[in-house]
Parts: sequence; structure tokens; C-alpha cells
Amino acid sequence: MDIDKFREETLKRLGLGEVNSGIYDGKWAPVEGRETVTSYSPIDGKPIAKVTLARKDDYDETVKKSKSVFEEFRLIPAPKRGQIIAEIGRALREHKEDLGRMVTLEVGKTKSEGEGEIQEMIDIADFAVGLSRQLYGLTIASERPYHRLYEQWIPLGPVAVISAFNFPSAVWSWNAFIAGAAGDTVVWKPSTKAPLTAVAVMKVISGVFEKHGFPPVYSLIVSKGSEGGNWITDDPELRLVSFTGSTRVGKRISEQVSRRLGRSILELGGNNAAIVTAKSDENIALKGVVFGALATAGQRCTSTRRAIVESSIYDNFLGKLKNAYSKIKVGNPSEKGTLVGPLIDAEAIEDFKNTVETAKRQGGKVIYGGKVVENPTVPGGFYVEPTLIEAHSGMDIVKEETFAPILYVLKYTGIEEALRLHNSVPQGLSSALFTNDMREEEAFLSAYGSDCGIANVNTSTAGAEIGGAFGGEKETGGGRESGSDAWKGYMRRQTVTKNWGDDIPLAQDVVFDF
Ligand code: UN1
Repeated sequence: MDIDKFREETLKRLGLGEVNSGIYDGKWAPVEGRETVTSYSPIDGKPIAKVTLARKDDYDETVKKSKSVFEEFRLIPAPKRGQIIAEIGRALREHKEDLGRMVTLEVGKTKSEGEGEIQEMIDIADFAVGLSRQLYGLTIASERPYHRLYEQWIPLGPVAVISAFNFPSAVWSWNAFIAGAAGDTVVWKPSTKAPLTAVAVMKVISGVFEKHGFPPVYSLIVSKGSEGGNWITDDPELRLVSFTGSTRVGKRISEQVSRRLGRSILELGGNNAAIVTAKSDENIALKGVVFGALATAGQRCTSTRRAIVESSIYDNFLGKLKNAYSKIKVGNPSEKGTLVGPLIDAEAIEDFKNTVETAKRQGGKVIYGGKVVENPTVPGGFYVEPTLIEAHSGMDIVKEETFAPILYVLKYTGIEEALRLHNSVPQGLSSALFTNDMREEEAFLSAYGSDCGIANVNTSTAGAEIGGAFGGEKETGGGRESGSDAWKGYMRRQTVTKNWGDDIPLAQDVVFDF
């Protein structure tokens, strides 16, 4: 499809104009008198539209409102909060295609992945609705007679979500819908590389809260990278900061939030590996590795960056990989059949080039791709070739995360060596093992196995469902978002002891008579 038409139609469908307010606190702040950021499409490098940037007074006002709404919202029974999120889920369902197009346009995901991102929001909305009827605490046996001991979970307060360009809406919703069920209000600072998706999502869902009389449960504050980030990290009103992005920035955010003894949830870099053993089903391993390495053009936190392949099948598997790569269509992600769209911007192209050069210098051998696409199907876009590099464990670059479709292939002998290689990077987000051998599988899942927050067997490092807790260890930051009991991060735990007897016995048999 013609990109200009695609752009025009997408903006129209979502009610977006040439200049859009990036500040929503129950109403959209006027665009006048504010600086703007231009959102460019990586498909053709052309501007899509502008979004206003918050000033400090916009920020202060938004947080103030978020706080005052929290004071009411926390008192609404959780299942009723869940009903509001159910309506948000319905609004997202209605606009799934339009919002998916926006994701495609703004960050270059294929249409299927763009809509998949919105589906991920719908899924977490459903999850949050169920959760809103749970939020359960433990009852503990008390050592004292006529005493009841239990835990209850209480809303935390206004919380902040700082999201990255690569999942410009889904990762916000993992946080926001869980926090909403938990009774928190949420201030969202999206990436300035993808502000339009955030504006579009807020337009779609804001009506729901307005209808219920709680306008800024979810507010939006598009602001300059570190400036807006600092407002949030130094603001004691925001009890929790959930940040998705690089390890470098995450370290700074964690320090700043810790300084005021706030909480943070960090979802930082990944450097995910797939171990392919001789006992694997070749077809499953191939599909799992190729999807993991190339989906979202290798720009997921969960992207497969390393394939660790058993020596006896190494040559054969490498041949299969090369063959699969040769069939992958790179180009306009809005076109049917495209599997690899563009990188996000010119800077990402530079990172790709530098990484390939560094890998070569360190002894890596490029066996497929390695170059910027010279004549892309859409001129002006940021396209690179899916790239395979034969690597060895001494290469420092293999320890780094580059957001690009580069897969390092490493050879191993014996599962112990595979696991050692696997765990030899600073990051610890996602991992995969391809095997049909129970012993290999158990070793991978044992205490000396994968050191990641996510461990998959016979499926890709990328593409997690929302039902599990999402996050990773080591330099990935240790945070958990999305499903399982990640909701506990968005609430405060209170241990309650009630004495219903007619005496006051003390714990630990302490006597204090007077
Ligand atoms: C991310 O890259 O920040 O597991 C999130 C996946 C997606 C989410 C990725 N469901 O690949």
C-alpha cells in the first residue's frame, strides 16, 4: 500500500491531526504555547505528525490530578474497578485494527505484529478484570489465642510508567491495567520515538473513565527524554516507577528512585539465547530461532541474539538457518508477506553497522547479511539485512544487546558447556532450549541451568504470553510485570493482627505486667 495513503488513513481513523496534544490529565491540554516532537515513520523516514511536549507546570498539574483521583479511586471496590477495565478492553477490541496500523506506521512492526501488540493489551485487560476479583492475601495461624493474623493488599498511590518505543502500548498496559485493578492511578511517559501510539491509545480509552467520572486514572505526559524522566524519578508523589528501556538508563532511574526510597520495577536489556541440541526437532528449533531473532526486526527485549548449537548438528543447522534467512521478505511492514520491517531510526542503523564491524574485528564471521539494505522497497526507510554471525565466546560484543536482527551463532559440546555459554552474559531476561531429551531439559531448568527470568523449552525466547510474570535477572533489573502475582508490586502489603479475646497476651510469651 502507498505509505502516504496509509499514513493519512491511519491518522484519520484515530482522529489524529497534524499537531496533537501529548498531555492528557482528564482533558487534553491545548497545543498552543508548547514545544512539539515530531514522530517519524521508520517505514519511509517521513514525518507522521507532531505531538506537544509537557512543560513542568503541565507535569505538576497532571500529578496533582492523578493524586486527587487516586484518593477516590482507591475506595472503589476492586471488582468495580475491574468493570471499568473490562470496558477499556472492549474499546481496544473495537479499535484493534486501527491501533495496530498506528504501531506499524510509527515503529515499523508488521501488520500481524502491530495488531498482536493491541491483542496483548486486550489480553492483559481480561487478566486484570479477573484479578480484580482476587487480590488475595494470606491468613496466617497466630500463636496467640483469640487472635487473627492475615495480610491485606492496599492500593499504592499514583504510579509512573516510562515505556520504550519497541512496545509502544502493550508494555504500558501490562503495568497500567494491573495497577488500575489494584486501585492505583497511572502517569504514562511514552518514548518520544513513539508518542503518537500513546496519544491514540489514550484517545481510544479516555472516554471510558470520563463516563465513570474518574477522568485521569490514566494520564499521559509526553515529555523530553531525560527531563521528563527526572521529574518522575525525583517526585515522591509517584510511589512506584516502572521503567522499560536500556540498562544504562535503568541504572540511573533505579538510583534516583532509591534515593527517595521509592519503588521501581525495571525491565531492562536482554541478551537472549536459544540452545539447539542434537536431540531437538529441527523444524521446531529452526522456526523458534528465526522468529525469535527476526520478529520486530530484532528490536524486542526478548529477541534471540545468540543461537548456541551442538557441534554435531552445527553445520547442518547453520545451513538451514541461512536457507531460511534467504526466504525472509524485508521491507514495507504494511505489506502482506513482509516479515522484517525497518529499524526505528538512523541511529539504530548506525548501531547495527558498528556492531557488525566490531563483531568482525573481534573475530566474528558474517555468514549472512551484515549490510544496510541499499535499495529498500520504500526509499528513506531504515532497513537492514537479517544477519547471521558465526561467533566465539571470547567476543565482547556478544555480551552486548544491539536492537537489530543480528544473530550470533556459537558452537558447543555437552550441555554443561551450552549452559555456561548461555549464562555468560550480563543480562538475564529470556532463554530457550530446543530438545526432546528430558535430561537436557531438566538441566536447563535446574539451579545450574538458565539464569533468566523466562525459560522456554521448544519455543522461542520471544513472544511471551501475558499470564506469566515478565522480567529478568542480573542487568535486566529484576522487575516483574504483567501476569501471575506481579500485581503485588503495585500494591502495599499490610500485615494485620486482630485480638478478639478479653485479654492481651503478647507474642513470644513476653510478660509485661504492671
Ligand atoms: C519487550 O520487548 O519489551 O515476549 C516486551 C515478547 C512480547 C513482549 C516483549 N510479548 O516478546
